[in-house]
Amino acid sequence: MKRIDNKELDLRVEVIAEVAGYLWERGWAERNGGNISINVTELCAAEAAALPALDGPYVLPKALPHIAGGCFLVTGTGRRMRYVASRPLENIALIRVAADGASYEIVADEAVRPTSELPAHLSIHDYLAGVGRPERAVVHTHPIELIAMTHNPAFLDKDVLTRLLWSMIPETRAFCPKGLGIVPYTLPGSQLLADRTIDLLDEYDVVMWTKHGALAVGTDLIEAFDQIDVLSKSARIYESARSMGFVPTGMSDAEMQELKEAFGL
Ligand code: 2HA
Ligand code: ZN
Repeated sequence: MKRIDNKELDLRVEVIAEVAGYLWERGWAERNGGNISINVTELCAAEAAALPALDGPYVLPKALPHIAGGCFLVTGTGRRMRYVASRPLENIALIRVAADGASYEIVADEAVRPTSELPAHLSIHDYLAGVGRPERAVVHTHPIELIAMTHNPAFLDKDVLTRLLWSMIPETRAFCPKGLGIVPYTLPGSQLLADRTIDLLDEYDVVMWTKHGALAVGTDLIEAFDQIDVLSKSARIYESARSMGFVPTGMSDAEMQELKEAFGL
């Protein structure tokens, strides 16, 4: 970044641009759909603390004590993923959370206001930091087939969708062993959506926001993206079979059990 000379931080910006490109290419990022954040506190908290703010402070909907003093790369509100991919520094902000965890300021590179889903992103980072989990990246996106499946009430009961998606191809269970948790439809950008997502983060790899999108966390952003990508592949296999005119058999319970034992899932 221009305001902070830090190679590690630049690498995180590069990976945001890379993943933003994937989201756009997959058709998951219409207009400004989706958002990304990375906790970069360990990389640049001291440098970020020394910078004069470009904008803010903005009060957070709820104080976040575990990320007080932390800093985060976040995609900008209203910003298009295709331009995050091609011109990341103009479409990403580095924000710094105040020492009391109650507000944030924008510190680099430009005064880009963070994503409308900031309550979810920061609350999730706060939760992960509070319980000592290693994940630093959060991605939210709009995967077509997975969202379509949440429009069917039959798929919304606990773990029905997870089992169906696991049964489409062995890799899905292997790479997404905890599956998909489902949040009922909730207002985008709300603290309630953040809280309902956090409630499912221990139990599942990916959280689905009904009739809206998917959210995943990862130790790095590629890992978070891959989890949604793997589930999406299963959803596409299901859709493909249905559009060929049949209901896919799916792997049997015995085949899934064999996989579970073989890979220690
Ligand atoms: O950033 O995807 O959920 C736009 C959205 C809101
Ligand atoms: Zn969204």
